[in-house]
Amino acid sequence: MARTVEAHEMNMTDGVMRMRPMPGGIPLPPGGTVWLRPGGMHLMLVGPTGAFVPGGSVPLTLRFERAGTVIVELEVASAGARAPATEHQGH
Ligand SMILES: [Cu+2]
Repeated sequence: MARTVEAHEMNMTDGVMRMRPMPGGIPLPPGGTVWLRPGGMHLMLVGPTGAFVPGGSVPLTLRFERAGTVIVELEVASAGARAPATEHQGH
């Protein structure tokens, strides 16, 4: 669905929000939680090659340094859609 996927982070620099690639990947603290979301660390699909239809899904392979690969299905939402609620965080 895309030419490549890049890990990015957002940082406030001199009062301006800037997006930077994370070429080394996203650090995962042992036993910790990392959120990927707009305005923070995120994965960016670069060079989309397919149609992204709201309600559809996009398969994505996550590659971990020590834990191998995990394939997830990303839900396609409209631009500007709110992130899914996190009320069940910690359950
Ligand atoms: Cu980005």
